[in-house]
Amino acid sequence: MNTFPKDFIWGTATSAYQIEGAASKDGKGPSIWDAFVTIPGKIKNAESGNVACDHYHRFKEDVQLMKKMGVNAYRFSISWSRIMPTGKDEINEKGIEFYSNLIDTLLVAGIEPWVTLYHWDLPLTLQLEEDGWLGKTISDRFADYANLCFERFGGRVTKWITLNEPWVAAMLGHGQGVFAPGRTSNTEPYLAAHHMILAHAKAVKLYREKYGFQNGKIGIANNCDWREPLTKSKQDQEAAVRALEFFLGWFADPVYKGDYPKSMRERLGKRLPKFTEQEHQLIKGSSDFFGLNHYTTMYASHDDGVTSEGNVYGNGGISEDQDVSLSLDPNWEYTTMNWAVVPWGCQKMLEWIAERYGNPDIYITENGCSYSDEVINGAVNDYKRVAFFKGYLTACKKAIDNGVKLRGYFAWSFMDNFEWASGYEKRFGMHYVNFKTLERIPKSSAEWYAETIANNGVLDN
Ligand code: PNW
Repeated sequence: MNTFPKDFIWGTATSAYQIEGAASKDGKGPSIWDAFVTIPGKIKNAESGNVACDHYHRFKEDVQLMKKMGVNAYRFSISWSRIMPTGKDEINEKGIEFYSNLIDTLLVAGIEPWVTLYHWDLPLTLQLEEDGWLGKTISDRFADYANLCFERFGGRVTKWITLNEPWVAAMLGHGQGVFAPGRTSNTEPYLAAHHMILAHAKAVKLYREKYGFQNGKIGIANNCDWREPLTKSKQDQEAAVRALEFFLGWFADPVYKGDYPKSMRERLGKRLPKFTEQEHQLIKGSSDFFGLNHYTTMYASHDDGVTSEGNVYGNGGISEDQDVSLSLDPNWEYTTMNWAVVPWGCQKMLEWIAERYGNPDIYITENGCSYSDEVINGAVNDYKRVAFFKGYLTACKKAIDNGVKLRGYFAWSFMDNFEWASGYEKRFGMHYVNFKTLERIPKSSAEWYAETIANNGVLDN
């Protein structure tokens, strides 16, 4: 058996727009996702998160299911426009009440809330009036919103994540236009990202100065997939590092080192905004832990002729900026997202982070897989998902044995949900959701996870 450190945090995760529903209930204002889903062709089967899992009305039942799994922690996100309908000024007390009740219910169940402040659902008003993440005002708006959350939920909540996957919001939202706000550009991703990093840092400064007495921890959750050099050639090895720098270093270097990677500065020139001296100081050290969302692995090789055409989803950046070509091994296993199942990539990813960023405390804030699960005689036997989690957790354990300070792991996801542009077709959950009746059915992975948590480790058989 692979036994984990005794204070290891076993968790599960979701996000507001993907599960809550109640999109315009009790005074919630619209977000960019509420608008984006109405654009023809953007979402598989023209679906939306209007109802989603109806978690807004069923959260008590959901917390009971979490309790059955025995998780120590639950990571969820707050919908900014549910508590501030236009993203600024006015507060919606009904929205505050919802999160307050959720937090209390979790605490009674012995589950620690880990709260993400931003999981992509920007208040629509801020997009229309102030250009969203491209505008100058957004980082202060975000800090004001964060302040409201710290004020109302702080103390009961002591684990905070400012932004979820700024890479996705920048690249898929402002580069390729496949996620809200649906912009396509080869400059805007770098500007949006710049403002996200500043927003993160301002919220962290405020939290530390004003709410330090709450003794909490605050960080950011970045996503990165592993990039393995395709060959042993020096060119391919450098290409793989460059790919990781454009993916994770873009966000983690400023937070841990104070500035963007040199490779980005060299290749992007004026397209990459600059931080002022004061901003360097503000950003450097602005995370108490390293949050990592990790899903898959690709090979990287040097290629100065690549374009991003035909390479839209999950390509790791604007390819032509990196001179990197990505490829896959057809012998790997694939999930229904076509993401390869490569546990050793997870171990290498963790070890690369430990090495580059001074061995920080790391939490895997998301890891999981989508498969086309089916209910047979009332049960869902998702043995492929069980194998996925076994493989990845075993890889995590190897990284820990090699000195990586991995402190916890959040399985994505607690239940099937609205998988963004893929709609409801892609199922990532440990609980099956029947989207017609909204019934939840624990899959075999939920039972396996409960057993793993109870044993504090992955059983061999
Ligand atoms: C993450 N990519 O999204 C999100 O944090 C979750 O909300 C989402 O449900 C989950 O992973 C599964 O997709 C990603 O293209 C979306 O590389 C796209 C990519 C990565 C993560």
